[in-house]
Amino acid sequence: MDVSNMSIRLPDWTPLVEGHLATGEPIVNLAGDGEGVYDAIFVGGGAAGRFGSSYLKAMGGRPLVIDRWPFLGGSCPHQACLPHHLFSEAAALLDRERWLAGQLWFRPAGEVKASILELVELFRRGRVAGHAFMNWQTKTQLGVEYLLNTSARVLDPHTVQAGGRTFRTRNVVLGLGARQKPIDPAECPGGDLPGVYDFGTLVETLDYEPRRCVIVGGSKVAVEYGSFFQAAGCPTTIFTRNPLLRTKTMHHVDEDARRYVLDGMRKRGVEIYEGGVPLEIKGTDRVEAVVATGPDGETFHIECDFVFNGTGERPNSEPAQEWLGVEVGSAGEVVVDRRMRTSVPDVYAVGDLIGPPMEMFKARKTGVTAARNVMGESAEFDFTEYPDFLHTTYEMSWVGLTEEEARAQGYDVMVIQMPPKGLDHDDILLPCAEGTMLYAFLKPGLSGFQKCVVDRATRRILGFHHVGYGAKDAFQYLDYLLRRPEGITIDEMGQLNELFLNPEHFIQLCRLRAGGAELVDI
Ligand code: COM
Repeated sequence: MDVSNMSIRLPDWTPLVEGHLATGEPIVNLAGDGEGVYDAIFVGGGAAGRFGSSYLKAMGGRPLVIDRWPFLGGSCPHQACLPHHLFSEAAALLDRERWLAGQLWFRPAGEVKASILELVELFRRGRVAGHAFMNWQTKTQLGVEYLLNTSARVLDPHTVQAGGRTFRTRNVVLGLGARQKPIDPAECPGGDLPGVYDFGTLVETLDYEPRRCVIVGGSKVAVEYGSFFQAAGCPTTIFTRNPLLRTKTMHHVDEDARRYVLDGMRKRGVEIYEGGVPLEIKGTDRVEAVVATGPDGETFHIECDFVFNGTGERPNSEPAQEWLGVEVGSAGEVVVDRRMRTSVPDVYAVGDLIGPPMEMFKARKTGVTAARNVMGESAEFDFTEYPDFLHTTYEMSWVGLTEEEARAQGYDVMVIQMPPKGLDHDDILLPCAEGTMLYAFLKPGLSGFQKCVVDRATRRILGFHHVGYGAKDAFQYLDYLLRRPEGITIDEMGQLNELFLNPEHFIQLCRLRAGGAELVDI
């Protein structure tokens, strides 16, 4: 369908995208029929391609975005971030209902039930409205040309074919994304049985109500989806070779915060075997059991009707190598410099394709960085340090150094922590804040955890860590304050204006200590 000269209202995009998901017909939105030379063709219209092309257009350039799906935004609104946020919000609400069952207005224990399938179907029905918005915005508000629902083929850095046409460009920006790693059949046969899902196939094909889940792997996704399945009432077991929340991409997770989260998951019924090795997934028409060894060599045979692959993702770098011979690293990532330039002149790579962290902020900003360089700036983006978060039934957010890292680096560390070290959490209703007020009064031990790591010598804050609700947003700004060349001191933090009990309590806790010349833990 050629929409180039059509003015499509936002609500009309929803059925249009839906129809194209079924037909495979390209959606064409070109100026001048795609003639002339583009400044950049973005191959992949996910977060990186969408933001990169929009930024380039805003700078006065001419971008074209091509994507194999009939919408812009990529896996994020279709299979990844959006469903995980929806499911995590459901998990937090369910969790509260279970813990507080029978108290106040909460329903009695046993009446709290949720259907994973129903939530998946809710997402499946609703997601196209988000896709529609991105197509509408990109065409109508941002004026970016695109070709959707069709695969591209890059002939050379200045020539791209797609939808039966050939386009000319000064540069190519590759944003081919990543895919779930399969469960290695040599290590654990049965990973291809019906009933084995990952975050993508879950939202695409789940068609029954899971009753018992085993998760293979210990990625962020394993923790997030495991917490959701358990909260929905589907007992879940995780087998992970490596400790949870300790993978390379989970940089800067404080050990106390980690322990609070893992203890919390166990308290909620999730069985976690760190050092556990899945040996086989058994079943005929659908999975029936997982056989695994535990950390002490014991053998488990867990009957289940649902297996979730949480082993992590791998960049889709094969086409990039085949088309252009770009350099690829050992984990399959396309190698780029800080300007997102690959080893091939005029070819950039962005987003998940260049490896971890496979996070939305990095995708969007690498796209923008490529765009700025294409347009003649010397823009660099270093994403070795960044704020991060994940969902358990809580939100866990962190930025900067952990207490252990700060000590190992030789800092004279002062710690601000809630609940304070050495106190029994059940004896103290703090931290009571955003989303944990009811817990604070009814189940204090569930009210969250936070820590701020300070360098005594300079009074500068080195790291923030939080488990609870509502603080994730603050971490975007804490990251900025922390990483300015001058950083932020405990004194400056204590001068900020807090809105009641700010969820992470850092402002008021810093203020309680800031008056002292000698900084003492609190
Ligand atoms: C987010 C997708 S769901 S994008 O980054 O806005 O394109």
